[in-house]
Amino acid sequence: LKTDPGVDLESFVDEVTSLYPPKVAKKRRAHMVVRKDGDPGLAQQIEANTRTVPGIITQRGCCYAGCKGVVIGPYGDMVHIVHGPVGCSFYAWLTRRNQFRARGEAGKNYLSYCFTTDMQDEDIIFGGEKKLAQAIREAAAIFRPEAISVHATCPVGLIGDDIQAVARELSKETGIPVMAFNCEGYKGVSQSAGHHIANNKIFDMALGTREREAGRFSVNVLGEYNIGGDAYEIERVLEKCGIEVVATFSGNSVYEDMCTAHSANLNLVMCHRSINYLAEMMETKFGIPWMKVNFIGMRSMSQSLRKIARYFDDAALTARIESVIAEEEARAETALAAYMPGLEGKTAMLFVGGSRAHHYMHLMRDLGMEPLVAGFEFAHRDDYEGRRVIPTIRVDADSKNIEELKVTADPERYRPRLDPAYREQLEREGLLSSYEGMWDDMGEGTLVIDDVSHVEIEKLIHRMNPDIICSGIKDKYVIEKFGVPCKQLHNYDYSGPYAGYEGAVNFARDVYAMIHSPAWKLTRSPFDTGPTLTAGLND
Ligand code: CFM
Ligand code: HCA
Repeated sequence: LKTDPGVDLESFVDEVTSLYPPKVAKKRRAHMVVRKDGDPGLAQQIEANTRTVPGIITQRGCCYAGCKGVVIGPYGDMVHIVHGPVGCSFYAWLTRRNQFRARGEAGKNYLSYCFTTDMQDEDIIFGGEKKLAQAIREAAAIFRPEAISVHATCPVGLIGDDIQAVARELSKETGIPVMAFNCEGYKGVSQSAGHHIANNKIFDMALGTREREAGRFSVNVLGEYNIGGDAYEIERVLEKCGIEVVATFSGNSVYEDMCTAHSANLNLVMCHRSINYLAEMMETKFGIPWMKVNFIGMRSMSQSLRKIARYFDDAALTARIESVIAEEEARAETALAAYMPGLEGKTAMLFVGGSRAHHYMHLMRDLGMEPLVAGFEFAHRDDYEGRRVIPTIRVDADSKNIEELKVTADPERYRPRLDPAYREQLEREGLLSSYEGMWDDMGEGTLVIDDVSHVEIEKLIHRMNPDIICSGIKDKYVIEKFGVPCKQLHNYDYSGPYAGYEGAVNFARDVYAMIHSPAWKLTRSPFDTGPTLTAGLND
């Protein structure tokens, strides 16, 4: 680390946690780790994926957000029905920036619609199954989508509507597959439980149900949701290299992709947090190995392409990949030259989701920027410490809410994708079934904070004065009122793509403009002159 954060981090952590009552302070302390150099990630542990203490302002979402909003919602030719009161659907309507281009002559695209059963008092009292059945019937008749998904929100779980039975019945009646997700918001501790529920149903109901011919160098991109068009840039580069993308889960995807993805020869895992379940299950059943990649950042993109080349082990493919890397890097470097001098040495903090806080560090380092503090909202320990050190990743705190699928190899369809000895060698090299986690990229003098709260961010700003904070909508304007620019890494502040080579240039341009805007010097925080609101407890 070139920049001294100017703060003794251990005492800083004590100071932050001392703001809380003693029991809460003890809990929060376990979510903060001052990284020590030379620790290969074996000794230091972080508490993650536990319930947020009520009263603390968190950035997290709910199980329904993780299932409907994140993993299933992006399928464009499906109708996604939210079974619950209207607000659950309305407030999640087009809030995530998963982009989609309709395919084929039919060109089905229902993403801009907002479908809900709009449950009322009488449905809560007498049950909402009939209303749900009618909603599915109407959606099938009016739109003829490729498939229909049903997402239960909190009250549905409380009153016990059997949405699975309704889905089975209506699948038969309409001839359209209906996938029902018991992703009631209260399940688990964050959106993470919803990812798991979505993965299980895709695997159980759709994957492997249709066939497709895929070439030798065929891949799926798992955990890439096409936010701000990222998947378009990734597909551009992969196709240029001669790599066939069978399916992306779930950016720019259609239902058919979900059904035929088992025909690819390799799974590339972008967001490990949201999709590791599917990667594991696909390997067990269909024998498709998975590899962690990061397409955010120029050098990460090149490194990931080289990993793919190593896997396929083909001289012509490798040569082609190398020439694409040389051409794309040269072009991006030329474009970046204008921004680099204004970005070098700038300090950053990243508090995002379950993978971006890690992925974007690589892009920042390409630009000479320095991440001082980072953390996820809802990731699990393996996303921080690495999978190698935590073999028991499936024992999630949230798994008690999730039906574990029994997955067995499918001898009918299984064909070894790789010679077993070569597979083992690649695993030993850390190329397959392995994820390093954020740890390895946070060296001495950095601080890792899981599920950061507003008050903790406020302290960080006052003590470390970063040049930029990367976060989401829940704290963007709190941060900016302190005079610090906040780059949203969920929706890119409506810009993008930020993935790959062209994305790196877009990101540098946007961040440069933010950091060098004169506006921040003129900002006076209303909180700096005293509390804007006071509250007290009556005896
Ligand atoms: Fe994976 Fe995501 Fe993320 Fe995520 Fe999300 Fe997202 Fe995110 Mo927002 S799947 S964990 S649940 S990369 S919606 S596209 S930006 S929090 S870091
Ligand atoms: C979600 C979706 C979200 C929210 C973004 C944010 C997204 O968690 O339900 O908090 O700014 O990326 O749209 O993560």
